[in-house]
Amino acid sequence: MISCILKHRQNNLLSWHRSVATLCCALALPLIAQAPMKTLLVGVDHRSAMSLNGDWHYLIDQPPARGLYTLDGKVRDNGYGMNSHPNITSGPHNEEYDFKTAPTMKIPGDWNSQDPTLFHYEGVVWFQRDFEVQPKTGSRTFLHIGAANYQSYVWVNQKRICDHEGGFTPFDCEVTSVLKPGTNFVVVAVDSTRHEDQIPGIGIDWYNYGGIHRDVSLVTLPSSFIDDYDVHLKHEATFAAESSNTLTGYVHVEGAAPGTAVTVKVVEAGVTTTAKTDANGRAEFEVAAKRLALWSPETPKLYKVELAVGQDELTDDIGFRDIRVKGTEIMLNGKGIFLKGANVHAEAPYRGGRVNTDADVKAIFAFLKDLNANFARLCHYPHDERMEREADREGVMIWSEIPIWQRIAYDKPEVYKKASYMLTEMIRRDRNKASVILWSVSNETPNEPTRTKFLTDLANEARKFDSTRPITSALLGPHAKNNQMVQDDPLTRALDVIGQNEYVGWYDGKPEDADTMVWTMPDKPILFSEFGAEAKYGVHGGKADRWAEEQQVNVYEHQFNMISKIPQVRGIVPWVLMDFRSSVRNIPKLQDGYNRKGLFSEKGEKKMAFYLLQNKYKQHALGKTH
Ligand code: GCB
Repeated sequence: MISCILKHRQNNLLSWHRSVATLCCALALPLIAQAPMKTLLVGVDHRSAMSLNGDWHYLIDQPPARGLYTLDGKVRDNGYGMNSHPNITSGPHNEEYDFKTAPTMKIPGDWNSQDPTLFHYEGVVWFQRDFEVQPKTGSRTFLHIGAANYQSYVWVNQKRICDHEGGFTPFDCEVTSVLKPGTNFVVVAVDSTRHEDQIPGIGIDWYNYGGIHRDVSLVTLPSSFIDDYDVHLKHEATFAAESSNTLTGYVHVEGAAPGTAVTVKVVEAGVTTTAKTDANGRAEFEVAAKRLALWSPETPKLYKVELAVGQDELTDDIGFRDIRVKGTEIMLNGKGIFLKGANVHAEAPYRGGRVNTDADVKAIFAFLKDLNANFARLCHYPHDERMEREADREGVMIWSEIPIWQRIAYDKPEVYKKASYMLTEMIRRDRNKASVILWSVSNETPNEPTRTKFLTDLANEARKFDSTRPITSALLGPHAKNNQMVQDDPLTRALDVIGQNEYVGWYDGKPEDADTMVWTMPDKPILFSEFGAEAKYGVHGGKADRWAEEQQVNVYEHQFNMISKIPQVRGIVPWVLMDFRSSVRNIPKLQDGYNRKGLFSEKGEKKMAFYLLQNKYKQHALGKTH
């Protein structure tokens, strides 16, 4: 059962998290076991739910975070999670915290961009809010958290209800048995401390924004309900547009007796079918539709898909299309495509902080559209679901990635388990999005056998879980030997599409070295998934002047020269759409805490390289299908 692969850690498994030793330095942490999560609600943004967004009280639990962790590294069950109040005026003094009088911040929101004293803070912050509810008998209620970075511990009405690890994927905690009529409260402790056995590991080139940075809601469902579904165009051995009208997939119903009837309707496509749940609550279906208008960037058609079982129903907007690799081609609906892309971090344009509003998403898509891009690599972790929704509507193809970035502890089985559930959480949330055409298992990982086995296994898992999409990864290397670049990383064997990152002209050699570089690449579709140079908006100079916009343009021009000679190239993805915050970019006056390889500044100002690319994309001047 799919939900079994997801994680819900039991209280007694938490002792791993911190020992006194790990407070001072990042050491390997003890092995943890992953118990299955009960549920993870798919399509929750298409359900009616009670939003818990808004003002939450917060308290900082400065390292060593004695509010959350005991001396021996266990999570305190009866600490701040109890939301007790100190006897201020009478009675023996009891508590050293009080949420009632604590300041508030906006949830969703990272703490770094909301409280200046927390700008550089990585550690534990506690959040609390009250909410009113009238529980309905015969229903089940879940607290849904879109994402919280990195480790979350959740209490409702003094009961520890769930924990979650991973900063960029959603989770649901069942609260049915702890809710009471009237005022209830929720307390969440979020720990953004980096450790070696996490994903990502300790080193990252982005900002480690902490907190509950995506939507929070309370979702009440009938006792038996749809928690997961997959509705897609049947992925046949070969694609033929004229006969491509079969929809297939499954609906998973939590709490369903075997043989429960599930209805799948797509009225516009003439589809109404009923499937029966099996012993695991899974109802598989396959049904002929009328001739479908297939989703593509030119026609991003979405159909209303209505799912119903017993008392539960859910309507999603889903596009149908075929994506596959054929030789060195990437084929969308049977036609070779060239991806005109940009890398996108989840950094909110203009206001800064993590992307989590409709306005943030609109701003990013306005940049992409202005650029004439048809593709975005959402790096280096799953983004807010709004991004994929907008991509579905706007016809922008998406690369979605889990946060395996460079070095993680590839040798640890428990880290593999984490990678596997993050992958599952990502695929489960977004498998119904037509815009998502590639799952990426990693970025720039060291070419060594332990990592190759780890990522090959992961790629195979992804393929097994979703056999309809190609799998990719962004590779780094090779290094040039007499202008020869031979990409022979054994991980390429496990991939359907190869992402190639390289920084000739910035980290490596001179821009013009690219002109004579000869690449030997596997016979698979290649995306140049990162290349570029830093430039500070408004700094001008000669072609060779670092930080000048002219120099960034020069690097791009030589890159285009090189890339256009490689026959397998099916897309280019410059690094990066917009300047983004990174704690490792500390050159004053130039970087000031930002990675400056953006085509836009963080304020939305266009650098010269933007116009170069905009024009090339408009004229389809950078690559072709064969
Ligand atoms: C890379 C990484 C990316 C960095 C970028 C850079 O290779 O994949 O995360 O931000 O280079 O700017 O150095």
